[in-house]
Amino acid sequence: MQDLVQHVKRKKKKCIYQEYEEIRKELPAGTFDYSKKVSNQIKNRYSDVLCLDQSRVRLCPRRSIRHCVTSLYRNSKMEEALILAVAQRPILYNTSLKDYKNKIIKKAACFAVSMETGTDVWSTFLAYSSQEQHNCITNRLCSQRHTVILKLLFQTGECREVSHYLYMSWPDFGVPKSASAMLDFRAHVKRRQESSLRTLHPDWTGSPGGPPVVVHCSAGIGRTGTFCTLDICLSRLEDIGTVDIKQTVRRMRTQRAFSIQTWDQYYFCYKAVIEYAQQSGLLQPVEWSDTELETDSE
Ligand code: PTR
Ligand code: PTR
Repeated sequence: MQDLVQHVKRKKKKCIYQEYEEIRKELPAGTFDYSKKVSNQIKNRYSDVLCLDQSRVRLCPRRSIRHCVTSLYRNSKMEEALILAVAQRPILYNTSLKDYKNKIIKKAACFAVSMETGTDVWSTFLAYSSQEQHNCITNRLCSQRHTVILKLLFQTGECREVSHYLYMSWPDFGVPKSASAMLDFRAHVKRRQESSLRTLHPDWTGSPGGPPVVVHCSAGIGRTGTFCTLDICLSRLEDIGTVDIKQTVRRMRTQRAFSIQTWDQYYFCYKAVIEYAQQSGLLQPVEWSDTELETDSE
């Protein structure tokens, strides 16, 4: 933990800004040929946010030409258990929604969805399900200030419960108003993921850590990238006691190009990691305060 304190103490706001600028200038670590195929272009929500060929999710292994809206994030041990599927919000009423439901949602433990109120992909998804008579039962479990938790039960083939965590007050290109609300939100998602491990079917043949969490927003880079960076950093902090935000973002960008879209989002990751370290007693409040970040380095 001392590493984090030292690392962060050396970094003032300006240094963090420069750090992000360096990351932003790096070219994408791969090609986007599949996303650019004429047959796949209709599935791209944004023509300037495409999936890297090397990390895209293959919907149909035998016909791998099919493009998908998601990229996979694997942890350093390459364990599928900790894959975060960094997904773009599917294009509504488009074939990508069907792909999304069939291949992504059914495989996932839960959602951490970061998008603002009003663009409720879920209601559209439900309309689609009932249209197709997929027998998808939903149950709105609870609504909190920032979060809506829904449960889904698929009755086609398997009965599966999916919890959907919707973080509502986070506009695109912005940051959450408070780091602690975001940390609470992540804690909810983690608990759900852990409990889903306990309820997995004994014949589960997937990753030992259980199904991956699908994280998505509109383009799957800004809010999603921020959430995933935080989750990865906090998990490392819990496991080995150190974090390296810069390397985490650089590594994520090799699998989901352009992750973390603004400097504010990058800076927010620092603030939230520090807040988490303080909350969990790893960092004494006296060792760090946000005002320190405000000061430029000499
Ligand atoms: N990019 C914004 C967001 O989703 O957060 C704004 C946006 C809102 C973009 C709605 C597209 C929207 O429409 P639709 O979901 O129908 O594509
Ligand atoms: N063409 C859009 C733009 O850059 O304006 C693509 C885009 C949209 C990029 C939303 C990021 C966005 O934010 P988020 O990844 O948080 O949905």
